[in-house]
Amino acid sequence: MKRIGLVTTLLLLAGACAPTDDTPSSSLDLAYTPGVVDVIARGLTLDAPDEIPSGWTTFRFINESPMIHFALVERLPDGQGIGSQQAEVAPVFQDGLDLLGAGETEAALQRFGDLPSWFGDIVFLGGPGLTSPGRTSQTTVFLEPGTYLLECYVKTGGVFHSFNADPAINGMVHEFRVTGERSEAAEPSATLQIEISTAGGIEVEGDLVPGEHTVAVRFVDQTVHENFVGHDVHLVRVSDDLDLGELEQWMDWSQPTGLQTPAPAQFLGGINEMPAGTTGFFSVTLEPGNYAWISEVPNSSEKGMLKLFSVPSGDN
Ligand SMILES: [Cu+2]
Repeated sequence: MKRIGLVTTLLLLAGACAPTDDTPSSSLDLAYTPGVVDVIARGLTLDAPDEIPSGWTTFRFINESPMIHFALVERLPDGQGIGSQQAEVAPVFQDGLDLLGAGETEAALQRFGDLPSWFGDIVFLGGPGLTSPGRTSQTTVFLEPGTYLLECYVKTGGVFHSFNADPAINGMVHEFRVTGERSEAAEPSATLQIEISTAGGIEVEGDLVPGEHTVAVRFVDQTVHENFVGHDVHLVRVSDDLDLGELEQWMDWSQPTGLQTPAPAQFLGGINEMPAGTTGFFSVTLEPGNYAWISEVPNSSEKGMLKLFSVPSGDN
């Protein structure tokens, strides 16, 4: 996947401008709702519960930091946790990224070969997509009991958020346990349907009208793209001056400025990669204007994984 870290100075900097714990977290309804889990990005940390029930789980991702982030959900194989992820996975990705940046592609590939064998047993289960600073996004997935991570591997200054050069400090990764107790939450009902597949790209069905939507995303298949990640779906607001070529490049972490803060556009959330045959959901409020669905893969337009659309004003 992707993993990253932060130089100590950067971390200190982020800590210095992070809101304090008693900063009001906006006007959210804090009453408990079954299956709803708040994940708060502050500075370069993901603040979330350590233990949650299994079943349909809605991650409400509140980005209080001045940087764009996401929260990929990963189910770990037995015996693994944040400690082994930080020791055996995050540094490999950071070294590989550094080598790619130095033009040493072969050495980078060799370094990626140091990933532990259990890395291939991680199951990626969606989680909130790219969410711009100050925004809240919401993503719903079904979770079985187990040990999980939330991870953000956006980059700042050439360092993955999920990597920290100081072994005493974790990167932007949070471990949590999903228990055998089931939440009472039901599967969401969708107003828009997306299918994503290697051959068909992103295909959307439903009325793109203003208002609140729940988007069902069915992963018809899954594959490993050139940058080692699977396909996913993010929603971007498209302004008149947005360079779509730049946006497409930005979505590829293996590019020097790919997935690096700041983003070239406003991201409204989405859903990270999931296994073939599974469905996850995310919620969006569409206002009249121009948007794009885009996947975090190289050459998304060629693959049908960059789809532009417009939401008309509600009066016509
Ligand atoms: Cu991040």
